[in-house]
Amino acid sequence: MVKNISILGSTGSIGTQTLDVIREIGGINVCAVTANNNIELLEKQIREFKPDIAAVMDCEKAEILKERTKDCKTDILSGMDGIIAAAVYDKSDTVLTSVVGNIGILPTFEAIKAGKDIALANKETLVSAGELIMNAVNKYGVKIYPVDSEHSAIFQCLQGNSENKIRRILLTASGGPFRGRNAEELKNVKASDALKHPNWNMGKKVTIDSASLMNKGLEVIEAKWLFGVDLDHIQVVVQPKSIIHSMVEFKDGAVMAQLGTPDMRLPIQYALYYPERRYLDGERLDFHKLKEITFEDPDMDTFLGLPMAMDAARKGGSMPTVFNAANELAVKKFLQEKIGFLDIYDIIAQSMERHTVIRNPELEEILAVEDETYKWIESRW
Ligand code: MN3
Repeated sequence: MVKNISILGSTGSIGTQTLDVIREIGGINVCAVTANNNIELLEKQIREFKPDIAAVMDCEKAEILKERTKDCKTDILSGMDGIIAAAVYDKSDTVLTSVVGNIGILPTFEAIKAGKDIALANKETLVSAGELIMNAVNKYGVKIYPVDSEHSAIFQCLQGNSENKIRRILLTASGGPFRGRNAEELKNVKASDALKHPNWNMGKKVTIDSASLMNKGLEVIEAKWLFGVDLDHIQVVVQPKSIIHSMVEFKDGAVMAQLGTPDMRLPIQYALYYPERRYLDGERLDFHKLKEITFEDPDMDTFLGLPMAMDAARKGGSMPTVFNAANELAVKKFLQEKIGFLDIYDIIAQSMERHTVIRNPELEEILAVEDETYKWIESRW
């Protein structure tokens, strides 16, 4: 049976790799694609995959694209309404959410309400609105297939085992490009230094998040919601070569791990074709060359992303929303070289400090808290 899919963020790192996987394996019809503003690439994708809908967040760019694709049957839509139309499109049964940041919340929420299964590559949605999203997932009876490599690994380890047999989730981390450095050495690092990730080839935001260990913090919260495990039962383990993608310790003491070369196409393939495993071309693990896999504890005194995420998650309610929104804007400012690397932590800590938690926030409250957090940060940095 051919699956129909909408890809939100088809021109980004995960989006393009998803199209690579579909091109290689086949059996999936891409019926909607969306982009922020990269219409050059989106046009190529329209001509190759012939989706029914293509939406561009930037309205002016959407107009240009419409002109350029006059000869195609694809409907060109624009703005958040266009992205949501792609997310709830009748024909699709699965929505891959590979947009970056909390812009993913609204379309993901609408897709769930429309009964679509979600291939989740947008972790910020679960961090910012985890309770709301998981309640909707249960209410509308849809499934979430994790695309994030760690969560895909956990999901793979859980096959044949129910979540109530989990004792601990062992979430692995590479430690990022600044592993081993102290705060003094991090003061003057630039975005270009952070963008040299040792193992994974990723988008800019997740690469900076990986350098600050904010990414691992976001992933702890993502794991908590996806697998229903409380924070005391999630341990972060640094495994610098990213060979083990994560592990699950069960109640009887058995530990299951998923290993592989660091290649995002594998978790993408698993989420798209689950429960099947399709042939994927690519490098395989060679244990003759590998020899050893080493482990370390994360440096939580230097890289505050992790302890701050734990703190935000424990406070709960709207606090993770503030944590996520503050990080998002701080990363943007760091990429623009308006602030230093350690200011990212400062901005998040101060934003959380001044926030009064709202319990069980509704969607409108979450969006308002984000907005308010942005405005406060903009007025100070
Ligand atoms: Mn990850």
